[in-house]
Amino acid sequence: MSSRRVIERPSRRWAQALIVAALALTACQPDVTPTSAPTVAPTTTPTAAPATVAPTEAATAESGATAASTAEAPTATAAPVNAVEIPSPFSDVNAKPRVALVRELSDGSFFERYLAGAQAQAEELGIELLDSSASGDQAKQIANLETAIQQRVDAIIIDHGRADALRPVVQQALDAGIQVVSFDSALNLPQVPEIEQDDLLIGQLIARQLAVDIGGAGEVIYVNVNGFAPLDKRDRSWQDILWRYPDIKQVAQVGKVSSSTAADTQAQVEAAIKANPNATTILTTYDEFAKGAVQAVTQAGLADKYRIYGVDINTDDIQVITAEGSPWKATVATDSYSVGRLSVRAAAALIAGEPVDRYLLVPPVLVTQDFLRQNAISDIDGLVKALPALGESPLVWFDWIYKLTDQNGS
Ligand code: SR1
Repeated sequence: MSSRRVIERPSRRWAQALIVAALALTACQPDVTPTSAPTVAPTTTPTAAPATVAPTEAATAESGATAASTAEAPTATAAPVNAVEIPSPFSDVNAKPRVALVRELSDGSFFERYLAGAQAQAEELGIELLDSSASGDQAKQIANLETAIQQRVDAIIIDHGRADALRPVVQQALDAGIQVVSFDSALNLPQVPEIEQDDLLIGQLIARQLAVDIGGAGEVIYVNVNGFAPLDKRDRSWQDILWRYPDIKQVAQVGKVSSSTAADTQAQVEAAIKANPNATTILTTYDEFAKGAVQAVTQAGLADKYRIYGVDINTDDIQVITAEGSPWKATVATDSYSVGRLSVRAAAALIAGEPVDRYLLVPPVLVTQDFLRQNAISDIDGLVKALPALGESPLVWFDWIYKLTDQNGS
């Protein structure tokens, strides 16, 4: 995992500058009626995203990198920092709010980096973060959730996990007055905001890239495991691409999520490539799957023959993608560090009684091998610099969150 880093956040000053710019632009437009002026609401914070690139257009056509984000207009004027009141649950340093992070999975760089982001944001907000991981064991995740309820924490972040099994226990937490937010678990409870990386879009972007690269025809080995909310959503988009390009044939589906996902998947991909000698493409829906597929193809001496497509990005992925002769051609990702930070901010906002949208979608970005090589990007920090859309999420910011983050951030 790469070392902890400070992510550029949407600063209050920067957001205020955007508000001024938006007002100036509005003033320049003769047809704009007074009702279309930017809304100013004292209780919400500016939520401007750094990139304004439509999902279907390349951010930098030469680079092959597509930012799938759209900016949200700033909606408020930030109060002067000194006038910002810190909500009572966050105002006593001797009585920190407690947030339980109840994780299904924790192995691999995606989850390590997510945790690092969550811990950093928790520290900045003065939150005690109680982390647990079930290492893929559903009963253990439920037991960890029950423990959090018994501990009477202020909020719980459900990180992955089977919705049907978790829902009744999450309801117990809600009934006990505990705030709940989820990441990558489609709980479908109106009181529980759901954070995700816009997985339908992830699936569409990576599968579409594959389809176009192979000219809409060819045999594909598919690496995906059903039953994980993000993977199920990505699979939906793959099914759409198969429908759209009928000459693309999925000839096998393999993959395993375990404590050694890459190695276990590698063994399965080795068998699949032997059984399907005409296949030349592998679609994977998780970076641990992609790493396993790259190993399988490389060890079989077939790196030149295959194109591999994946999801997620981190320094170790960038090194695999950019290695000489690597078959991994493209990935679609957010930065899980930002997603971890967002998860804690959402929990904090709920504790403070702030309104939080039910669906919090972090827009993913397509990153190609060519783009990484052409820009000599060797780690995640360099990538975030090159593609600011991967930086701090503009979601769930309030004046007091800015204030605490500014005060306590490194
Ligand atoms: C087994 S689920 C793995 C996925 O969870 C997160 O959504 C990451 O993007 C990863 O691909």
